[in-house]
Amino acid sequence: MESLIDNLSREELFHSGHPFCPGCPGGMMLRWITKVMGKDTIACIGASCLVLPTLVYPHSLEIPCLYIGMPPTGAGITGISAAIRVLKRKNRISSDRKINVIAIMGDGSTGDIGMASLSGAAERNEDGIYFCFDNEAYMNTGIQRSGCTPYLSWTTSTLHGKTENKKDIPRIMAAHNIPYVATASVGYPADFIRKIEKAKKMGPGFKYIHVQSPCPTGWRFPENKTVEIARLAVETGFWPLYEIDHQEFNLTTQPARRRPVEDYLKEQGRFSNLDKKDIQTMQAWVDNRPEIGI
Ligand SMILES: Cc1ncc(C[n+]2csc(CCOP(=O)(O)OP(=O)(O)O)c2C)c(N)n1
Ligand code: SF4
Repeated sequence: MESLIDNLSREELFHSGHPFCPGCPGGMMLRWITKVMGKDTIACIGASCLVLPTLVYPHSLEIPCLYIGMPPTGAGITGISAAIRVLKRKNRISSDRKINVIAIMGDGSTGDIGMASLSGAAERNEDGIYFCFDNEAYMNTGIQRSGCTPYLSWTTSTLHGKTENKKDIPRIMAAHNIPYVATASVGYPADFIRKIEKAKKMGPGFKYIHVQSPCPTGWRFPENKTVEIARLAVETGFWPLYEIDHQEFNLTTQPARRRPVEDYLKEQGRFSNLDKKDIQTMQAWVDNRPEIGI
């Protein structure tokens, strides 16, 4: 797997000097996505923490990018891929030129506000790769809870902890029977890069990659711990890494021994109000995840 990283393009299409918070996983994610996808890629990015670094001049992203609202990102993939088809039919671009279409959106857009257009694009099996940047809240507007915020997590709109479970978007996407669904983590670059490459090489159709993205600002942990927190999520089974390739499920990274979920929770200020019973409840939730298998 490591050779995947060694063989990664040296060309940088996402540059330094961007205004992400210190320790934000967004920069890592955008570097890896653009290195694998390459220059012949059109992105669709909408209202989220990703906007300033990618779209507001002088931005750091060196591929064409359509700024889009939170609700219609799925429609963005539909529109761009349709435009490419029409231009090929009219011989305005060569029919054998492969132009990749991607969307990258936050979890609030993906799982709540943009779910209808995402579901529609997936159901029609439009041609593109959709990445969800899941920092588990509406971060850009001040850390409000989203459907993807975990149970008991503090946010500025759940001061005593969220009372509902995290919405399971990858499983919702898998229910659309699209060619490829995967979970990924910024703590496991080789696994993540392999999944981007696999989705890129697949034939036409809708592919979905959900990236757990620990946010130092909203999750309340020191900015030098982003990768450590991301790895703990996987090592405790809180965020299992898997793929569903044409309906075939496969755990892609399996720790030899699963650590207690407390190891993950205690590192984050957003869970600082949890007592022993809460931690047991969280442990039971992890133990019962059907994807765990360990
Ligand atoms: C329809 C709509 N509702 C609300 C907003 C205001 N808004 C802009 S960014 C944002 C937060 C987006 O959250 P998320 O998609 O999770 O991305 P993050 O900011 O966490 O990266 C919101 C609510 C908007 N742009 N459009
Ligand atoms: S709030 Fe979180 S996700 Fe948003 S830019 Fe800052 S660290 Fe990144």
